[in-house]
Amino acid sequence: VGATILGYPRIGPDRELKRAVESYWAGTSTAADLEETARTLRVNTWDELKAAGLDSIPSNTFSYYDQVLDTAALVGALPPRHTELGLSPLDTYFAAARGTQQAPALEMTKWFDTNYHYLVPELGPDTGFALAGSKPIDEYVEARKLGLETRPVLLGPVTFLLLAKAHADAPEDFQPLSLLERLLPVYEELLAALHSAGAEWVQLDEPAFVADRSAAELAALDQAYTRLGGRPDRPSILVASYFGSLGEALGTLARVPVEGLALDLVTDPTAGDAAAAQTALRDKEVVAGVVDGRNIWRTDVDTAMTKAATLLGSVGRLGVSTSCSLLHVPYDVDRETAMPERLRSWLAFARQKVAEVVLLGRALRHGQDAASVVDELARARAAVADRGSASDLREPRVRARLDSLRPEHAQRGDYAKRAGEQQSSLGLPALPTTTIGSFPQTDELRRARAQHRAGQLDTEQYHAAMRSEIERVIRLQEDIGLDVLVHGEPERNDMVQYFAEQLRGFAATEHGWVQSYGSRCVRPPVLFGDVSRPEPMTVEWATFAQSLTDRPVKGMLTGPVTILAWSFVRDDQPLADTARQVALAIRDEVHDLESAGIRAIQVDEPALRELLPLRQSAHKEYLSWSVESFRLATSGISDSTQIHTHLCYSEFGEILPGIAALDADVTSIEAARSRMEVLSDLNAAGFARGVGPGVYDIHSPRVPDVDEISNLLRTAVAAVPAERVWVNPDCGLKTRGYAEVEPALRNLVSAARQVRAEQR
Ligand code: THG
Ligand code: ZN
Repeated sequence: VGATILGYPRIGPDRELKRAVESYWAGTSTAADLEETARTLRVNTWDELKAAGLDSIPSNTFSYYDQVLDTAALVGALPPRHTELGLSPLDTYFAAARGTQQAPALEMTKWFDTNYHYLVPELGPDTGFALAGSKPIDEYVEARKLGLETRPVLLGPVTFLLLAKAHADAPEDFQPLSLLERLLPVYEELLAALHSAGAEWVQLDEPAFVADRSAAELAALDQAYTRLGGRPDRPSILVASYFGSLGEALGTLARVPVEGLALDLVTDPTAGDAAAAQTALRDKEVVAGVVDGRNIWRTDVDTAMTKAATLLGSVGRLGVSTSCSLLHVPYDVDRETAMPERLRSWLAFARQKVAEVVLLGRALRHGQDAASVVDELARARAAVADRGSASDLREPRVRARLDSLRPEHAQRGDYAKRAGEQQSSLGLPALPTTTIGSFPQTDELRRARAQHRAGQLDTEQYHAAMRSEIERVIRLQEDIGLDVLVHGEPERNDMVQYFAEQLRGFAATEHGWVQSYGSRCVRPPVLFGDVSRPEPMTVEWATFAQSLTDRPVKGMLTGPVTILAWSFVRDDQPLADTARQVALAIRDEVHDLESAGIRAIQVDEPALRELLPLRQSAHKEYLSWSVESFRLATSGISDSTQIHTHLCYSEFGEILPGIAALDADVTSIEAARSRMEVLSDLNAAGFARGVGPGVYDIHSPRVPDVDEISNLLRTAVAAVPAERVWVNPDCGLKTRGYAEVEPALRNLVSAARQVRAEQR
């Protein structure tokens, strides 16, 4: 394999694929137009990787939407509700991804501990697998016709099943992994087809095994690769692991009859020693993932070579690679010409990381003094040394403040006393109604932001436009009859980007798009230095909104863990220290909001679950610093100031005790789909604060009727005392339109009034 990467971005350097699929969905272009854009993207990627000098180029890293969905389609496992719509294969695929009027989409969830979302396959005892497509073969052949030998990348069969869920009609105890025997023949057929097309290597991704796995799951891994490896008519197999270390699965994968194993030496620097100790790897190729595939810092080439060198002499052959697919980083840092030049010189995006891998491959093969690498190694060392010595990454004031922190800085007063004072301050009815924070972002608002950016609207005009929107949203909420109002966030783009733009220690990118799901992308900010808040960020908007009404207006902030999770974060200090710095910046804002007369402040942590380590053994430490950083951000204020938080996008089972430990006065939580089950789970975890289980799903345009909401509320008040129950949608409203939002909120208020009346 030599020098390689495990995968590459596919949305296009200028998000060409996003535009092409969205235009196809809108009916303004044809399937042929879309296919042409896709083909151009694939060819450009291969050409670039070839020219960069990789020894092995991956293929089948392209996807119209998601690689897990691709796999489900490939093995004939899309749900009947989508396959029976009578659509073309491409439209069936998009129907599974996005849903149709009659057939809801597959569920979407986070890809391990990243900010990428995959579509969850739905399987049951009745699922029959059959090779139902030829995408990996077609793309292999497509590259081959261009004179390029590639290594098709497939999601491995065991991880595929472990990422799937039981479909709605499956028996309660059904486990997708029980379908392994049925699935393996499809993979055998696929390997045989790739073999006869000429493929020398294939990559099978099994990242599920960097998390804790049962004996049965490890046995399934053994069974799968003993069987696939035993086939004579197949390419050489590289099993790829990433996002952590394999633990027990390392022994299994060393033993089974496959030719190569890719390891992530970035998340676990000791993984190389563990592999070197496996005698079964002496006749295999081990691909050392030493270039961070998830972060954007230039690689420390000496550390990388040292890590890779621990394997020299212990394994059959040594390859070098990125730690994971480059899907998680933007394309090209050279385009970031607006970024300070010195900062830019410390960064590597996908294109630069490919060059790093090639350089490391050459240095390992020919030695560090070889003419082909000497200058480039020197430049790489100089950049890393420059970053290491940059004094402006460390702010004495921030450091001193961190050093002076004591446990009481992350502690609020007794909850019962707080609840009493908040009740006197806010005067809310039982079952108070509120929203999560954002209101629809209209075309008008987007236009105003774009015009302001382009200089066509000066700051005063732009602010006037925002104030008039805030006034409209406040009047609407009063008219609907909500109890705790919000200003609606018209001035914000992304909830992390908005704060990063105003905090010291962060830099924005212009072109640094990363796929979040399907055609949707985010532009994570770069957290490069010590973080502080030069001036108030949201106070002007919040106080303007509060000045318009007698009802309480909630201040709206993003929490420290979510800011970290959705940024590229410095790797030169523990994440916990960086979290504390961000927490102090948010704490300053909380203080200023309170001083300005804001009586309720929401600090959102939707990504709290996302950063939870994949191994149980690391949970305690993570929850300790993440919870502490939230508390640090929300303490040091009056008992009468009510702290809210909001959590969404995930299953919270594993972190319920952490949610309780946040000690927020009110927690709004996505629950519309799990029908209030979260409440009894929270009770069991010892949670005893205000809670707003989302009473309808904002991810769908459907307007819930009053009975539906009031029934949910009756379930809620049966599980939790009515004085602690809040009534709210399950997430922000910015992606919706007023046509749905207004009737949905009116129904929500009516339902709350009904159930409130029943409480007397
Ligand atoms: N912000 C960030 N990360 C996130 C979310 C977020 N991760 C989880 C979840 N929310 C992902 N959801 C979305 C929803 C919408 C979009 C992206 C991620 C989206 N993006 C626009 C697009 O691709 O067209 C671009 C937005 C822009 O112009 O800034 O619609 O909220 N960081
Ligand atoms: Zn949400």
